[in-house]
Amino acid sequence: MRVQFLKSTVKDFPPPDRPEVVFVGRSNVGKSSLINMITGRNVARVSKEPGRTRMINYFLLDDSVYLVDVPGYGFARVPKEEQDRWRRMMENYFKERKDNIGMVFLLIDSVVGVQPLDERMIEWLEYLGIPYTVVLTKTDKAKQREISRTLKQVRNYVGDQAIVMSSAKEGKGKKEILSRIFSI
Ligand SMILES: Nc1nc2c(ncn2[C@@H]2O[C@H](COP(=O)(O)OP(=O)(O)O)[C@@H](O)[C@H]2O)c(=O)[nH]1
Ligand SMILES: [Mg+2]
Repeated sequence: MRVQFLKSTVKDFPPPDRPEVVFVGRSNVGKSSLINMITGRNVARVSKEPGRTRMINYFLLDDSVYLVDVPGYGFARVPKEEQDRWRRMMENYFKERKDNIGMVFLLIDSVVGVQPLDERMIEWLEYLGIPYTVVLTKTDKAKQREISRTLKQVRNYVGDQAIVMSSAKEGKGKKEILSRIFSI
């Protein structure tokens, strides 16, 4: 599998000549780690400090699909102007790229569970009619009862749609995510 970093941008997106797959979720949920895990390369920047990615990052996978790493939401210490900037950037991104997005992977930390902003993101995606798959992250550090609780919360929204369990640390969920990407 070949993966290359293409560009960091706010609104100057690549031509919609290949479908794109987006990874969204709260800051620190594990978006960049998951991209690195599924591609087997250290292409996306992983940060110990939440709220670090401020741009939309495009990667090209096997010359056939764009992988998109977007800034996370919900980091409490981010000032209001920054939150507004995030909202404007993401609204513009989804509006512009809606028809080119083949799948959104919505990441939920299995330890933290579903938060109000995750619910808003789900409602937003449903409103826009963009297909999404929920991925529970960091299962390696979650207790079984935390995983069960988070699964139950997610089920309220997605019904019987598949929910992917993942751990970037253990390589869990890689096959399932890749097969979803390559079947869009
Ligand atoms: N234990 C564990 N830690 C993880 C996992 N995925 C990410 N992390 C850690 O969570 C923090 C945030 O990860 P990052 O990928 O930068 O999250 P992002 O802000 O959503 O892009 C980092 O300290 C990672 O090492 C995982 O599967 N298991
Ligand atoms: Mg990141």
